[in-house]
Amino acid sequence: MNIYNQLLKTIEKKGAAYLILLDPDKLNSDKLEAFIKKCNDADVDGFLIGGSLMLNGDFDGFIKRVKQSTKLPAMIFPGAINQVSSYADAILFLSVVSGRNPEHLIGKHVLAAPLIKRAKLEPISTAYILIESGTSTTAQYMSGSLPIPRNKPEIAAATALASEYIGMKLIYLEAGSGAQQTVPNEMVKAVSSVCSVPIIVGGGIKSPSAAREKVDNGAKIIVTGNFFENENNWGLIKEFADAVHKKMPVTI
Ligand code: 1GP
Repeated sequence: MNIYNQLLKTIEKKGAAYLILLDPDKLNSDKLEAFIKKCNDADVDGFLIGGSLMLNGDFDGFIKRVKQSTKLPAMIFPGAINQVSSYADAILFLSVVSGRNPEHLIGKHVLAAPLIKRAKLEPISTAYILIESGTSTTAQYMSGSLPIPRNKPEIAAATALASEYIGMKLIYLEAGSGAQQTVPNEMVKAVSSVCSVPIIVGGGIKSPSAAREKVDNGAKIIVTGNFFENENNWGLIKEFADAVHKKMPVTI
């Protein structure tokens, strides 16, 4: 079964899926395997791998280490076209549809497509929708585009619907890594009420209750990254997964 269908199956079975973002530049490299093991044991549903810059260099080596430590899907979440690796299971083929920068709508994709084909990676077309979240985020800066104002859920909904009509298989509502404010619940609700493809929500989610709120408003995939870059938080991975899977009342 391909990775996209595997994700759909997880959503069908558990109500929503929980993915953890691994940024090779930010995660303490010596502790990667230990962190992955914690995720395996906590009922996490998969990993996104990528970063804005890749200062670290060895992208292939990083993904190999992830794959050696887990049976969960490892999907590339590319910050740039040099983040293509045949060691991953799939790649989110992201178009920044909230912006009007042609390079991030189609330009980079033309360059990346042959690399993805050669690497035999499964591309999962994803509408990447940046949402204003307090301050300017790396994703906004790097894509040279304006985010959708957070008090305009109807623009997000129309953008997501247009993306679905174009044929996007996932809609990613992104507040940005380390965002001050998460994507507003009202916006998640507005988007999920018009779209039939899964909605991913990420950026600034720092508590199981925040993750649960997004699911309650229609998110089908939750992503966290930053929060677990601090090892002191690792004890909470299961609480996040349970919150996303709606396994128990959320207290924090
Ligand atoms: C960023 O949505 C992801 O692209 C995750 O954001 O790092 O803030 O959890 P955080």
